[in-house]
Amino acid sequence: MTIFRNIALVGPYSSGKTTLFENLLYITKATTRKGSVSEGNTVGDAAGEARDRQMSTEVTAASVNHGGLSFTFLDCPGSVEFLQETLNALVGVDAAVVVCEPDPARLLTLAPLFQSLDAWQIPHLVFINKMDRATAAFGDLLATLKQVSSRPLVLHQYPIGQNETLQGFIDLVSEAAFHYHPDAPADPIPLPPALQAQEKAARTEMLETLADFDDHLLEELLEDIEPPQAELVQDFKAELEADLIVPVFLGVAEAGFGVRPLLEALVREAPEASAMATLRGCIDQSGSEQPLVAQVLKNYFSAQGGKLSLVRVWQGILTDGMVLNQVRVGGIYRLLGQQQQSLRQAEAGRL
Ligand SMILES: Nc1nc2c(ncn2[C@@H]2O[C@H](COP(=O)(O)OP(=O)(O)OP(=O)(O)O)[C@@H](O)[C@H]2O)c(=O)[nH]1
Ligand SMILES: [Mg+2]
Repeated sequence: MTIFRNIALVGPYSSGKTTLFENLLYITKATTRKGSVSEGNTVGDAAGEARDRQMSTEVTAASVNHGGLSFTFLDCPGSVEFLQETLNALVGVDAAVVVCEPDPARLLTLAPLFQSLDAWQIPHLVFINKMDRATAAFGDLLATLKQVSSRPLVLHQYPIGQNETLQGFIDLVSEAAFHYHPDAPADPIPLPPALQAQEKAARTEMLETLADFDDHLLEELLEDIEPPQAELVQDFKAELEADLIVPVFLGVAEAGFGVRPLLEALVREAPEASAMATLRGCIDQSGSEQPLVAQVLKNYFSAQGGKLSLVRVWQGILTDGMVLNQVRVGGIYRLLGQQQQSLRQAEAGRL
């Protein structure tokens, strides 16, 4: 059985969502060449208006296989002009990655987006992008983010350096340090001695926040027992799914820094499509028959292709030829931007 994870990339205008999306598609081998926004050859932003303005003007969907899972990523526009487009798509995902810039003034503009995510109980994580261009110390950036998030932030990574000195990150679960390489996996390195105190403080805060929602972990901390890493991963997953915490990651999407660790975290810790369907009350457990529950998130219109609807299947199976509300389904596709791959059916969880 296929396991689905549907993830929206959201955040302020120009924070790097399309660049991150492009990197995710490249890393998961859905594309063989990484596109760039400035060169106008990304999978996202294929619409003429988006290319002309070098900004996203509508949602782009791409489905990829990775880590034994089927991911659908939605690259959402950040400009307030297209806010409704983004909000419409958000109701169909299992989690959102809030992509933001390390600039306190711009971080404050996240408040309305966090409010929408909170109101609809959409589990979300934060990816602080453009760490090569931070305008404040990391601690100050986090303090600003905490002001705008109603859910507690839980740092998953700690940066090694910043701006010109950015070298890599420390994974706070494993306490392993890594050195970034452009468009290649990061290498393990010894934990820099100069960062040991900050790392300890950040890890203690991470553990204490996770323990606020897990009594077992709290007991371990009180008894000075080192919790197993698997327990921490399990806590991140359970507490994210329950929309209790906001895990924080960082990187430089343009160089591919931090994109693999983010993806691996989505494999380990992002909510299951089935869990979100249950949370939304879309699963009818009364009988063995599972009637179809599907939701249209967006319609695309093109001169050649006609109307194409972006649909989240919450329950049951959508099959080609089905008649829904007097409209016959004429073709089901898995999307990679404008590329389409035909499917016979779309089962629960697929977007
Ligand atoms: N310095 C730096 N620039 C970046 C990084 N990531 C993206 N950019 C640049 O930031 C600009 C905006 O990137 P996009 O990926 O189009 O941003 P977006 O969030 O998709 O923008 P909208 O969809 O219009 O909201 C482009 O010029 C990118 O090349 C990064 O990590 N560091
Ligand atoms: Mg974009």
